[in-house]
Amino acid sequence: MEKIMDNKPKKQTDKQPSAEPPYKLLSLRTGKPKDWAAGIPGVTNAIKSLINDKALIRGGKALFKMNQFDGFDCPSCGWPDPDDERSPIAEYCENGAKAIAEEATSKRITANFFKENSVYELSQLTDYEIGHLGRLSEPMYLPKGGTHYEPISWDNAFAKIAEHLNKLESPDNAAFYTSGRTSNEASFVYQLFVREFGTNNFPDCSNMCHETSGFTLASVTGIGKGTATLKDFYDTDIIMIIGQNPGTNSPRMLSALEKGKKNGAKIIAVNPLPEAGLMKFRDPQKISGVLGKGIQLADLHLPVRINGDLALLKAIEQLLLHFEKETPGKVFDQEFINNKTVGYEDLIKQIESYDLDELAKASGILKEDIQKAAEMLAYKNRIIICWGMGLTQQPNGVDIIKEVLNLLFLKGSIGKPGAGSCPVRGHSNVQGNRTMLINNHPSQEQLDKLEEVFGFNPPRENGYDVVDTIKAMNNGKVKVHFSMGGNFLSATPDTTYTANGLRQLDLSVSVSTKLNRTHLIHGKEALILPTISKSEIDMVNGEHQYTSAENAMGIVEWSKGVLKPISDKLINETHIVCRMAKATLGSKSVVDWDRYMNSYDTVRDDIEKCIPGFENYNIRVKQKGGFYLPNGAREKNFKTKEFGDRVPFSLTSLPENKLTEDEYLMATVRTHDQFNTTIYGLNDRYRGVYNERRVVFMNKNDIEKAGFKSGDKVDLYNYDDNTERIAPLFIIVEYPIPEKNTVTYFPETNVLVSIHNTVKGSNMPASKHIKIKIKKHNPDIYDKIDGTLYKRSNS
Ligand SMILES: Nc1nc2c(c(=O)[nH]1)N[C@H]1C(S)=C(S)[C@@H](COP(=O)(O)OP(=O)(O)OC[C@H]3O[C@@H](n4cnc5c(=O)[nH]c(N)nc54)[C@H](O)[C@@H]3O)O[C@H]1N2
Ligand SMILES: Nc1nc2c(c(=O)[nH]1)N[C@H]1C(S)=C(S)[C@@H](COP(=O)(O)OP(=O)(O)OC[C@H]3O[C@@H](n4cnc5c(=O)[nH]c(N)nc54)[C@H](O)[C@@H]3O)O[C@H]1N2
Ligand SMILES: [Mo]
Repeated sequence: MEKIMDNKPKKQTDKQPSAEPPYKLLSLRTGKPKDWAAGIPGVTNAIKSLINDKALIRGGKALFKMNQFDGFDCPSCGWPDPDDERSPIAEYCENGAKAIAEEATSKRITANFFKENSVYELSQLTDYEIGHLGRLSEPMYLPKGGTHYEPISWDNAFAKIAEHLNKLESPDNAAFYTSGRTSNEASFVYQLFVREFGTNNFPDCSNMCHETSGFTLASVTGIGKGTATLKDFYDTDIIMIIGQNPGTNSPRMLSALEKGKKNGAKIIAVNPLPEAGLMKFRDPQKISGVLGKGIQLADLHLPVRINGDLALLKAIEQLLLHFEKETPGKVFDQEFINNKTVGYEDLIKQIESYDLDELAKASGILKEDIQKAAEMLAYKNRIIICWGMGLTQQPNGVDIIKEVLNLLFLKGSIGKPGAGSCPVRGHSNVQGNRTMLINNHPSQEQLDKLEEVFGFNPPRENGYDVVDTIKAMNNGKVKVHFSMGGNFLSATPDTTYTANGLRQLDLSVSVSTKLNRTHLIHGKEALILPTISKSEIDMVNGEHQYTSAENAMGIVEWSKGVLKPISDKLINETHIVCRMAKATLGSKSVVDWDRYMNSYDTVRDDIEKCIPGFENYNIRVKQKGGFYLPNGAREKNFKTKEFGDRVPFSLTSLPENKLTEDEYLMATVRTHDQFNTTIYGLNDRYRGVYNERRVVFMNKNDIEKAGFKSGDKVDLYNYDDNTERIAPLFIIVEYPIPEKNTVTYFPETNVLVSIHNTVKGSNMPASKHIKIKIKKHNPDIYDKIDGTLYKRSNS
């Protein structure tokens, strides 16, 4: 592959690779935000992605096998596939097609490419440009003081890892990250190796995603998962969608919503933004959907203020209480409340104590509209509440989700058909990773089981999560960081601080399909280990292996790739773990790693021994549509630590959310053209933003009050914990968003998220609740950033 930069600096060691994409603007075009999702542009854009990414033949072949009973699981989101009928042509969405285009591209990055381009030079590219260089095709090593990655053999790579791990003072000086795509099989062997090695340091993408949901659900209902299934959506009365953007992030959910609506369901959308996918849907896989006007989705949109959800939910509960008093027993499910809950009287007292006007004001929603929501809910009891990052990434996200559960419990809307909780998971196997024990705070029973089955003593103390790993890298406690997928640098908060931590590592290792910025902000030595993707054939001993994953609703299903791997030097993730384990633990290990490498059936047999719900795993996983994992809460069989078979009503308190005159709250979201840190394209079509990512959405009145106009260039600042954080050069876009609220895209604004701005209880970065100031762009700002960039204090 050719060189990508002409003006190669003479002495590259002077230059620090950049932890952020370059601060440069493209040429922004804006249009009216769309009020409907999918349809013809969805299909044509899917095909366009394949062409642009040189993936037409490979990608086209893959698309037809995606999400089929005998195919592979879409690498994009975790929304489940229907278990009755699947479209014979294709069961995918526009963003699933983009995901395939990304990984099925026929472009490759070779050793020669790394020879031609230094790490520093690569860091000067945008994330979009880095992603479009192609697939990683052989293992690469960056020696101490090196400026360029060099090829390395797999054996030598594993020897390097073993050498570093074995010379650590304590196994706790290493951390093992997981992004949510890793299969059940690879996840299980991964955690097994890490625990036999001796640590529970398992930061994972859940720590930035649904940890808040898992934590809250586990403590309130006894299981850290939601209860609603796909079937529940088809026959229900009300679906509330809070802080989640299905049109972009789980487009296949729109088909379920459409089916529900046809059967009479009403939808209430709670979101500061009028997201297209919450408004109307045209099914791209049906002629009627493509040509017709589309189906109305939300019957009521409540443009809540950022972090106004708790006040809104309390207001709804107060109004429902009025109805209940008028018609006792008709609004609240008194039977469920009596038999299955504790704390009802206290909750009612609290609800009564609020002033409705104040709640309405805090939520940013008109009283009339809250009344409408309460009326829609009052005499219905088949209610599903879905939520996403809009709730989990709030500092008081645990309280907000507790209030969601209060509402469901009052209505008895749990553990019956057409009702329940639905945290909409992100990555395709993020839920399976946890079930497979990728968990920095495993239960003692889970560890006992590992000990019983394998005979080694797994470490018993909790390990580091993402935020604690970043702190530990900065204060020298973590020296080796291993990533199973993902893009740790760009996905995590406080980019400068995180980069500072990564640079102090002795060794950073990434198992990856594509190059990303984490490879460029590395430890003193670094390894890139390329692996096969979900769509590729995993051949072991001449036998086509399959893997399995658990979707967002707890169904385990198999997945079998269809494409020839992009290079014959790729190794699958399970083998990478086994070979790393053999190299590191040697004859000390009590696990037969070769057995696992020879057949994934044996991995599944051992999963069955250790984890409840996987009886006859190897047989049941091959059933059409897979199998459900047990979920007590779904049958009203609650098992909570404090209250046994009852669930508690929670008393939560309202947040303060005080802002000064020049402060705004900022939520970071995804565009329609990205998958987390992977930037597929530069548009955010549904929101009417084209060819630019460095934009800040603001309310018209705020723009005027601050003396700006739409299109102005500004710099964004955050001053948490007395540190000045700067994200320079953004363009103001006037948008229908509540006053004092702003929205930007991540990863560009992660630099503004303090490592201390976390969710109470789950320790997740609160990346939808960032206090910012907005100032006119200062062209001299870069000197200031360079000056302060790497001098941040450790804490
Ligand atoms: N195409 C595509 N699909 C994806 C992903 C992707 O990046 N691209 N990522 C995957 C992953 S890992 C995940 S976790 C999911 C994420 O999917 P979502 O949960 O939909 O994630 P976000 O886009 O971060 O934001 C969700 C919504 O929260 C709203 N919001 C912000 N603040 C608040 C608030 O205070 N209250 C309320 N009610 N709403 C608020 C925003 O306006 C936005 O619409 O998607 C998964 N699927
Ligand atoms: N400010 C802000 N920050 C956020 C969020 C937010 O809303 N706002 N969202 C958070 C959320 S919900 C999440 S889940 C995290 C995501 O954090 P991560 O999961 O760490 O990030 P991704 O961007 O999904 O990872 C992309 C990389 O994964 C690798 N990859 C892709 N497929 C495979 C595969 O099959 N195998 C392997 N080994 N590697 C693969 C590729 O190299 C690619 O570059 O980001 C979080 N960060
Ligand atoms: Mo996520």
